[in-house]
Amino acid sequence: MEIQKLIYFHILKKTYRYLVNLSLKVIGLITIIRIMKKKIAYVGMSADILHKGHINILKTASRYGEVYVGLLTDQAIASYKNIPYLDYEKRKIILENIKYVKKVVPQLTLDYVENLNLIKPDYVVHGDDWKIGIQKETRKRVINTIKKWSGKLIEPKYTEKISSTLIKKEMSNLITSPENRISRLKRLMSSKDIVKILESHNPLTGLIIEKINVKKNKKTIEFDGMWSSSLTDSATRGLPDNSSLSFSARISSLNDMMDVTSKPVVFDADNGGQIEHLPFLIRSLERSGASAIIMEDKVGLKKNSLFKNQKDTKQDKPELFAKKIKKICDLRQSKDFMVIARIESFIIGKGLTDAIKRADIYSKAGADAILIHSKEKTPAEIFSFAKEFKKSKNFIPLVCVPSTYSKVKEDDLIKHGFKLVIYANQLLRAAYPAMQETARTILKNQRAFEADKKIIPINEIINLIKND
Ligand code: SPV
Ligand code: MG
Repeated sequence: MEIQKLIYFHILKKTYRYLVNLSLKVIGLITIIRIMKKKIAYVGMSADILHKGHINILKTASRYGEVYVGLLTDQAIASYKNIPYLDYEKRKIILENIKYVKKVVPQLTLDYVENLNLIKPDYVVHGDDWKIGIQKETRKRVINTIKKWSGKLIEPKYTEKISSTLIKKEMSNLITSPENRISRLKRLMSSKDIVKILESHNPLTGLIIEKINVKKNKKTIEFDGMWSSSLTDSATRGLPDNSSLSFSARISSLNDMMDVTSKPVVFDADNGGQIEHLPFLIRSLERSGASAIIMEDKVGLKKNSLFKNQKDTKQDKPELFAKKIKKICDLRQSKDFMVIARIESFIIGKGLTDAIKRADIYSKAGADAILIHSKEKTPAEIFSFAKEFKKSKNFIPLVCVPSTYSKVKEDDLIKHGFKLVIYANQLLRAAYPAMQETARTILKNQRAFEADKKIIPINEIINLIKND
């Protein structure tokens, strides 16, 4: 009996040792596999202006695994704020050369889920500032997604008092170079659903467009640039919109506006003048940093397109106008300087067929976009044009000026394929009656007191432009 017990004990001991050895080997094997399969730490960022906050996040992430940066594309950034200063490729090159970064992949939306499902990172690293504000929802979706493979969210403390937005604010006095400003419009048009520009007739209105923004659905909305309008430039100087204000005078005041702003400017060049004079105009515009020229296909004495009576207005022969377009394409120094051909067929009652025929010719001549103009009360005719032109193999982006059909919403324009909307005269139209009313009030009351209530206080006007 004793011997039997001893044998059992011996067998048990052997089995126990065998199992311990085996499990040690299995654990060892798992550890080796784990070590061999490097962990991945995912960081989503825009990385436009890199600062120590970014480096802190990347450094922290590198402690958890190989750092994959999901770099937000220009389109992704444009979905919730202004497009970045540097385009995607430039930002990618910078990040790829940071020692903490293993790989840079494009993140096509503000939302991480698509990339996370693809990469299945072990960690996502983000500053803890996204617990509140526009990114709150994005954060929730990250947590729910990585939960599926037991991924963890690491949230280092946000580096206070530093962010690209803050740096950009500080830099707003350091106006961008003409080259950067020229290419910005093209970048905006390829990044946003629709680019919105507003008429500016002097540096002060330029500053309003530069700075004004509203918050809607947690997004910051602002104008993308300025329209240098022949109508409001002329009216500001007490002149009719018939080209009596010379290009040199208009470019001189354009430069004043350029001196204090950074957003792209689209220049209204009437019909561009004589083809022989175009080299001088284009040179001046590019030197100023204008992003685009809009040229209308009219000849003879210029008359504003919104006048009812257009009986003396003549359209250029499409082949001759195409020559002007081609000439600008050959002349421009920057490939990003855009030539936008403006079709006046609807203005002079020529109809859809003529407009489409011209759009094809202008597009083939090298135009970057077509402005289809209308003075109707509804957008029906420009929408009919868009529908037809979309079928053409020469289709290029569309531009509109909703002055008479101002009820149209941007969403509707987007649906019909419009990429640029020009609010062509609203700031001057706002300022003029306000100034008239103030002048009348002073006359009526024989003092300025009554006008005070409706105008900006002295303290605000003297501090409007900072002297630092
Ligand atoms: C302008 O603003 O000068 C324009 C647009 O060219 S329109 O007044 O509609 O002709
Ligand atoms: Mg004009």
